Order: sequence, then C-alpha cells, then structure tokens
Amino acid sequence: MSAEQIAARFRLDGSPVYCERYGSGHINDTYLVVTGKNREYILQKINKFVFKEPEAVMRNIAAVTRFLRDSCVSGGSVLALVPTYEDTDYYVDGEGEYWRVYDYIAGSLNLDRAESPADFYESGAAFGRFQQALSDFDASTLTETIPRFHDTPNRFTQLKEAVAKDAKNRVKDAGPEIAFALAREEYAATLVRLQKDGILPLRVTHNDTKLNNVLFNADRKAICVIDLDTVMPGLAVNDFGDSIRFGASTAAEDEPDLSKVSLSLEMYEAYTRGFLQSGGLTDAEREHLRDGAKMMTLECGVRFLTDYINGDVYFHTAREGHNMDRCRTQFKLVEDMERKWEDMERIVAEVRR
Ligand code: ADP
Ligand code: GN1
Ligand code: MG
Repeated sequence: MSAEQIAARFRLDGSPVYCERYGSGHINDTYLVVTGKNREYILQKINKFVFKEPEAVMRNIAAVTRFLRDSCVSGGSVLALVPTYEDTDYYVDGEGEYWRVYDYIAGSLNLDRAESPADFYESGAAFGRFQQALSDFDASTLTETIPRFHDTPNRFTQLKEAVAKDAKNRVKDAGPEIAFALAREEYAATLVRLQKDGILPLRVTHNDTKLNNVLFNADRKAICVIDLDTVMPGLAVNDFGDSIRFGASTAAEDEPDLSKVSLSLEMYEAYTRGFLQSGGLTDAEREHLRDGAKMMTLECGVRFLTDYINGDVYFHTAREGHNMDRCRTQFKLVEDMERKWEDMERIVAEVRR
C-alpha cells in the first residue's frame, strides 16, 4: 500500500493528490500530504523499532493534546490528530505498520538551525511554556514510551554491550570516541542520582526538545511544540539540555568539520532566558541546568556512537559514517562545555536576577 493510499484512510478535507517525504526527523517516516482542496496534512509511519508499543504512543499523544487544548496555559497551536474513517487515531496497514495524520500547522516553518538568538529564545519560551502547561497533567496516566530514555548510565551500559559484541567490526575505528565516553562514565550518573535522591523532581517533560520539534510562524514566533512521541516523566534540566546541545552549537549536528563546532554562549543565554521565562523551576533545577546541557550532549554522543557500532539500526542515516560524524560533534561540544563551564553557570545566575 502506498503512503497516498494510506492517507486516503483518514478523514481529510479532499482526496490526497500529493504525498512526499518531508522534514529531517531521525525516527519516523514523515510525509506531507496535500489534497485536491489544497489542504495540507502530516502523515507519519511510527518507527516500531524505536517505539515498541505504538498504541501506547498514540494514547499518550491523544491524552496530552486533549489536555493542552483544554488548558489555556499552552498558548499558540496544539497538534491535532486527524481520525480515520473508522474513527480511530491511527491506521494499521496490512504489514502491521502504524500510521497517523496530523493537521499541518498552517503557515508554519521549521528550523534545522537557529538563525538568530531571537529564534532560539522563542524555542526556549515554547518548551518552557509546554512544560508549565503540563505541570498539572497526571503523569501516572502516561506510558513510558521508551523505557529509561534519558537514563544516561544505562546508555553507557548499552555502549559497552555494543563494544563487546562488535557486530560490524567497527570498534577498531572508534577507539578515541569510546575512550572519550568512558572517561566521563562517573559523571554520567549525576542527574539520575539527583533525581533518585529527591533533589530533582520528576515532571511530565517533552524529552526531545530539538529546535526542529518547534514550529514558528512567519513573524518568527514559536507557535507549536511537535514530536510528542516521548512525552513522559522526565527531568526539566534534560529538556533544557537537549535544546542546548542541538541549537546552541555553532554547527550542524552532523558537521564533519569539527573546527566549526563549539558552544555559542550567546545562544545559550538566549535559550536560558526563554526557557526560564515561564518560571516554575526549583532552585536545584536552575542550579543543574548546565548539567542538563552537558548530560544530554554526552548521552546523545554515546547513543550515536552505540548506533554506529551496532551498524546504524536506530537513527536514520544518509551516508556512511553519519552516526560517527554526529557522535564527534557531540563530544566536541562536551569538551567545549567543559571549557566554558563557569560561564554557563554565570549566565544562568544572571538570568535569575
Ligand atoms: P521525528 O520523530 O522523525 O523527528 P517529527 O514528528 O518531529 O518526527 O516530524 C518530522 C518533521 O515533520 C518535523 O521536524 C517537522 O518539520 C514536520 N512536522 C511534523 N508535524 C508537523 C505538523 N503538524 N505541521 C507541520 N510540520 C510538521
Ligand atoms: C531523535 O525524532 P527526532 O529526530 O526529533 C531522537 C532524539 C535524539 C535526536 C538526535 C525518539 O530525535 O532522542 O536526541 O534524534 N528521538 C528518539 O538528533 O530517539
Ligand atoms: Mg522530530
């Protein structure tokens, strides 16, 4: 069955006349669908390798979007699922693949890079508002769609398992990167420990706060947080940090020329201002924001490295060595954060005032 035929199973306004791959997400297969009435939709095949329980993913998304629509705190737009003709939120095709459709957020644009501190401030404000809007959402009703998603020590365990297995004989090409990661294994437990000790609260968080998971309008205002597959209990500092690792880097996540990669303190400051604008964080969370940035960057580098060693089975890749290039940018950023550690603390403290 083609994607266009699958789109026709949903209650669209008009019949699909265009259906092409869209966006630069690393996980789902995303298509832009246009109908004869010129209405646009996003059709997605859920990645079943990543999300073992697609029904639970859809239940979470239906509940979270309903909650956000009913609350007046969220501001801007909320993702809206389009039902099938059987009035379900998803369609299962003959091969057991799960598909869903969202209204295309009209007039929106999506950025793979922050073009100015103002863009990045906006995305910080959007993720901050998103988290605040969900502060009264009952976390016990959510399924953990990817267990231990930001359990960084467990990501190290997975790396070590991949190294021991060496399924693709790639460990020989990854010596310095493996050593870089292992030298930081002790640090990797910091945030998980603070959470277990009750110092950092568990909240309902987004868990995948990349810049391209926010939509902007033509006036460059952030209008909608998207990619809700991983909304589940997590740490606010990790939502902060995942944004920094992607958007405060001076280069793309997969830039092969590492001399271009560093942490922009200007971008870091802009995001911090945006994210803290909605308030609601505890003193301990503010204190550990910079750890969120370093942790998410280290963890993501470890995940790219693990996937490289495993033979590129998790993240979509477009070229040989793609995951290794991504791993190297993350580790370069970690190093740069270590150099700028005091500045990162000072900036958060200044924004507090
Ligand atoms: P992935 O998990 O693969 O990253 P996303 O849900 O983030 O999947 O979707 C991939 C891309 O599709 C996004 O980065 C964005 O460009 C686009 N997109 C997704 N949903 C919408 C929407 N409702 N309106 C407009 N664009 C969207
Ligand atoms: C994936 O789905 P996408 O492309 O927004 C990944 C994130 C990583 C990111 C790295 C469910 O995000 O955790 O940080 O790639 N999402 C999942 O770019 O694993
Ligand atoms: Mg995405």
